[in-house]
This record gives sequence, structure tokens and C-alpha cells, in this order.
Amino acid sequence: MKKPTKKNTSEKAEALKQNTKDHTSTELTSRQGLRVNDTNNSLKAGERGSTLLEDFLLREKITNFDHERIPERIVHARGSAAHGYFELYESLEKYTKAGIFTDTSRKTPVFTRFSTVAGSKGSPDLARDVRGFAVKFYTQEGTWDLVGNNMPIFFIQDAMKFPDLIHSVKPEPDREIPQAASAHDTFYDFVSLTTETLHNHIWVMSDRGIPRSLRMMEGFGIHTFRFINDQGISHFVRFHWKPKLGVHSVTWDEAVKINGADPDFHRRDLWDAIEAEQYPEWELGVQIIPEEDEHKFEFDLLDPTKLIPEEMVPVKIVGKMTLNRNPDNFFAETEQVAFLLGNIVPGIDFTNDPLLQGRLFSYRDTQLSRLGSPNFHQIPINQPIVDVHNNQRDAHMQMTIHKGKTAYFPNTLGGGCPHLSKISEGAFHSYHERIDAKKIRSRSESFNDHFSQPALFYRSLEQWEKNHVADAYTFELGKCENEPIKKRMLWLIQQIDEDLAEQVATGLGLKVPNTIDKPINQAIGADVDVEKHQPGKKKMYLKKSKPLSQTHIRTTSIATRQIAVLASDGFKMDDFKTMKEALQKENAIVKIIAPHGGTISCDQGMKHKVDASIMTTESVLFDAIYIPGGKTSIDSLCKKSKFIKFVAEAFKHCKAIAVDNEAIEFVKTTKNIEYTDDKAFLIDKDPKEFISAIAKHRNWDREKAAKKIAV
Ligand code: HDE
Repeated sequence: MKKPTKKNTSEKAEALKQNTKDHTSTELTSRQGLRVNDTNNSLKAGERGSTLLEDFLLREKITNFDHERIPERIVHARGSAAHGYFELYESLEKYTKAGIFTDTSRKTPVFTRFSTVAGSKGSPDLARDVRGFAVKFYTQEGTWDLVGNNMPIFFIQDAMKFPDLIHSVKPEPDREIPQAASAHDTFYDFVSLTTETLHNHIWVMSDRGIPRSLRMMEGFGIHTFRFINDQGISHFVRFHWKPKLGVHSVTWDEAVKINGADPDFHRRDLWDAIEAEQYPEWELGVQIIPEEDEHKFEFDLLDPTKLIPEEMVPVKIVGKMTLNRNPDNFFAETEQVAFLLGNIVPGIDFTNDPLLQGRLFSYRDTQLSRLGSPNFHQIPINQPIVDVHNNQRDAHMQMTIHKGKTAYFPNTLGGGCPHLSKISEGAFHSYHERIDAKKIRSRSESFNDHFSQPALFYRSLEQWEKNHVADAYTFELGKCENEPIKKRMLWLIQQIDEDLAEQVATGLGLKVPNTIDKPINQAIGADVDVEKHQPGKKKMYLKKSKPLSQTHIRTTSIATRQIAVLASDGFKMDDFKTMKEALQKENAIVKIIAPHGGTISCDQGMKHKVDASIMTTESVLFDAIYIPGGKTSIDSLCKKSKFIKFVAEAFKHCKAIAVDNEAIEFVKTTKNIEYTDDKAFLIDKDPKEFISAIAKHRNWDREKAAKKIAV
């Protein structure tokens, strides 16, 4: 009998290539291959006459155009994706029989799509939001999709609440405002009445909600899954992606400005890094829990609003994903890719997490409406790398010409094929979990604690991160109009941390209420049964969990960091050359920003290409600034106020700034820059010190001084 053929990474790329079309050096034809000599004019009755219905070329072109769009994803509409591969460091055969986790010789092809959640397809990248992190693994046993987020927990515990969550965060239905923003009444009405959301919510309020780059975020499978080994033994598993570049974010002030200066900031950053062959990498980690330890935790493993602190179950790093190829066509690949929770392989299985169970239905259903046919698996990006044989036939857009007359099982007329496989030969079969239960519509009491983990998260943050959380709550609630909603939120924040609630209340000009309006909540059937969800008596299974703070997830690399060199005619070549070479050696990207486009000349008379004129770029698009010396150059910078704004903003956003001695005159023109004693403001220092300041990402100690900067 014919077994499914196995292919490797390059063959997936080859298979996709067979579906790509290069139109260079070709003649224009109609869809039927008819060569065309005019595609600018429709067929008319006379020079100034009406257009004729006969014009099949016009109709063909316009019909296609009219139908070019498909419905955007109801959530995660805005996304960017790339191709790559996954490599395994060591076999996990003790836990799973999945080939992708046992065969270290494989290079499994992947297609990974990152996204925001709330905004439409054209919304800006720097919205405060959760980021989707969806990976399609084209494995030799079939496709496995790990569809996760950049935060380790979710807002709700049961799929039944998902439409409510999303309706509350999406633009309000009467006015379709605000776009890609959670800061409005309906969202906080829902959050303040649904205490299980508070954990994911505080993550979104933290800097994790505004990443510096898609390449600098963690990813999480969130739900507890199962690993099944070849003896049929199950272990629980949670999946983690750890970025090689560390985890970094921008400040809210930057996010707002980036959205104006370059709404495609994240998409461009991912694309450019891959084009520059600076391939983003993430290590895959697993938290493995033996079946017998299921009930050993003070929270339920099936509850997707709870993380398992790494101090309690360490993350074992098992492999690495590298993204090394941009899509050829955004629509065909990034837009048409269809992730399914049900895309699973032998050795991995589901648990009863009620959110996961609901997703198992939703994703296939949504693809049907988005892609319009159950044949969406035949779209090139969705095709597995193994052969597919079954008795499913026909439907819209059938791409395969199925031969033979048997499309049923069992049969003799088709030689019994396609025939069944044995489990021992690699067929999937579901884990034999014992079920003995009553049919109920309710939630397990083990899901009740809604406060201990948001409090653990907040406790684990460094002071600068805590300040940002307070600012974010103050901003978001400040945008709400309904006072009872704000008060309800303040009361709930108080249950997480009293100081935090006080800070937010001060910003809102309100007082933290002593109690919550119980009768109203009970009357509308909201789940704000505070005693049940344990406010005030939070569990303290851990004082702090280090990996929850970004401070502990840094690296020393400055690869792909964008460095702006502010210069004009007459800048000092020697200083510039030393700095540029040192930065480029570390794979940073150095760009000259000058008063005008074209070229500028250095003090040695050489011409240098300007990467951007100051009028076409913004400080927020860069990670650090260097200003070389040269009196004429500095005088010229001093004359353009946009340069002053540029530096002031970088200082405000706590970025590393290096200047040569003469350039200090320019900095002095910028009021309130307190550069003395600032460890990321370097005057005439060795490039090494600048590199190390950039690697730290930001000098958060500067934040107090930076508040004085009025830009
Ligand atoms: Fe999704 N989600 N989701 N979600 N989700 C979709 O499927 C849904 C949930 C996530 O890049 C949709 O193909 C329900 C958790 C990502 O194409 C839809 C529930 C997590 C993506 C859908 C959840 C996610 C989606 C819309 C509650 C993190 C983008 C388009 C039971 C673990 C995938 C689509 C891509 C997309 C439903 C909860 C992540 C509507 C009903 C939890 C990254 O089917």
C-alpha cells in the first residue's frame, strides 16, 4: 500500500513555488490566455459613445476587482507573517511520540503569523493590545498549529464568553469608535463585571501590550495540552516561545507617536529584518507536568486565566524556530493562512480546558466564512506536506481532479482504499481519558480565584514597570465616560494592589470606593461575586516570579537596533567612522538623518548618502542617537528645531544618546535635558559604552528627569 510521502523544509518551499507566478518578461493575457492589446480603454459605440455589454475584457477585469477582498478576521485581523523552520535540540520521546519532538535531524517548515486582536486589517501596529502568535508546523505526520498569544493567559475561562469579550472591546456599534483601542466604556463595563478578565487585563496594561518589535515578544500556547508517548502515557504540557533578542517594549508616548509616524512599524520591522538576513529566532520551551501532579497546584491547570510560575515548573528549552523568508504575496499567504486548533499530530492532544474546547469549534467555522469553502485546506499555504487521501469531495473551488468511482468507506471497488492505518503505524487516536460525569452548565470551583495571579504579576514587576501600569490604567479609565464603571474598576484594582488603585484614582480625580454596588451586579446577573473570587485574601504561593518582569528577559545583543546619526555638512569623519564601524559590527542599523535629502559632505570632503531628511522621519522610529562632532555640522543642526525635538524625545523615552564633545553645544539648546550623571547619555565615550547602553534598551532611571521634557 502507498504510504503518505514525506517531505522536508525545502520541499515545502518548492511546493509553494509551484503555485507562485513570476510575471516578468510575459505578455498580458485574459484569464483564458487570450493575448490583449489594450487594457486602458473599454469597448465603446463610437469615440464618445456608451460602453458595450459585449466587452468581455472589461467585465472580466472589473468582476475580479469587485471580489478581491475576503472578510477580514473577526479578531486578529491585522497581521504579519513569515516562513521559517523549527529544529529540535533533544528528543522528548520520554514524553511524546510526535515526530517533531523526537527526531532531531528534522528541519520542520513553519509559517508564523503575528497579529493584534481588536483592530481592523488597516489599523496601526502600536495599539495597546494582546499580540497573536500563531505557528503552523508542516510536520511529516500532518500539520500542527500552535495558535497562541504574547501573554501566557487569556481573559476568560469559558468559550461561551468570547463573543461578549470581543463585542465589548471592538468599536462601539452605534458609532464604530474607537478603532483598535480598549480605552472606552463598553470594554470596561465588561471587564469590571467579569473579574476573571483582570489577570490578562493587567498584562495588557503593562508594557507587554506595546512591544518594541514582533521579534522581541514571547509567545505562549496558553492552554494546558497533553503530550502522549508511545506507551500511551500522558503528561500535561504548556508551550513557551522565548525570543533570542529578549523582550522589549516602547513607552505609551512613543506608541501614540509611532502610530502616526509609521502605522506599519511592526510589519516593516519584521520584513526589513528578514530582508537584511537578520533572521528572528525564538526558542521553544515546555513546562511538563506528570498526570499525577494535576491537582498539586493552588490553581487549576485547565484554567486558561492562570499561568504556571516558572519557579514552580521550570521551562525546558527544547528547540528553536527561525524565520528566514518573507511571503511572496501578502494576500495568498498571510491573509489566506487558516489556523485550526484541530490541526494536531499523534503525540500531542487536548485537555478539557473549556476555552480550548470552544476554540476547537470556532476556528474551522470562521475559516468557512472567511475563505468561503470547506476546500480552504487546498490553498497552497494551508496544504500539508504529506499526501492527503480521503473520501471528501466537491464543494466550492475544488482544485483536485479526483479519479475513480469510490468516494466511500468501506469499499471493495476501489481496492478498499484509502484504507485505515494502525495506531502502532502512526495513526492519530485520542487519549483515552476516563469520563464519568453529569451534564452541567457551570464552572468548576477550582477556577474561582481571580485575584491572586494579577497580584503576583504586579508584585513581580520592577518599579518602572509598575509606574507604566499605573499610567496605563489612568489613561484607559480616563478615556471612559461612565463614572460607575470607573469606580467599579478602581474597586477591583484595589483588590489587586491598594497603592496602584490610589495612584489611578488620583489621576482620575476620584476616590477608591469602599465597596461595590452589589445589588446592581446581582440584578443583572454579573459574575462579580467578590467573596467567591477572594478579594483581600489572595493566595501567596510565590512572592515574586522573576520571568514576569521584562528586566530579567534581556540580552546583550543590539542586532537590528536602529541608530540615528544626526549630521550635516562638515561633520567629523574620524569620530563617525569609528562609531559606525563599531555599531555595524554588532549588526545594528546606522542611518544618517540630515537637514535635507540627497548627500552631505564630511570634514574630509567625502559625500555620504542621507538615509532620511529630518522632515521625513521621527525620533520614535529609532532606538538610539549618535551626534558626531564638527562645528559647521552642529551649527546647522542647531538651526532646525526638528533636530532639537528629535533629541528631546529620545531623551524623554529614556534612549541611549552618544555625542562627541562639540555636539554638547547642540544638546544645550534643548531645554531640560539633564545629561550629567545619566548613564545612557554618553559624551565622547568609547563606542563600547554606547553599545552596552543600547543593549539595556532604556535607562529607566531617567524617567523622573524625562518628565520635564515637553515634547
Ligand atoms: Fe482566537 N480566534 N479565539 N484565541 N485567535 C481567531 O480564527 C476564538 C483565543 C488567536 O493569525 C479566529 O482564523 C474563540 C485564545 C490567534 O490567523 C476565531 C476563542 C488565543 C488568532 C477565533 C478564542 C487565541 C485567533 C478569527 C475563545 C490564544 C489569529 C480568525 C474560545 C491562545 C490566527 C481565525 C491567525 C483567531 C476564535 C480564544 C489566539 C474567530 C471562540 C485563548 C493568534 O475563530
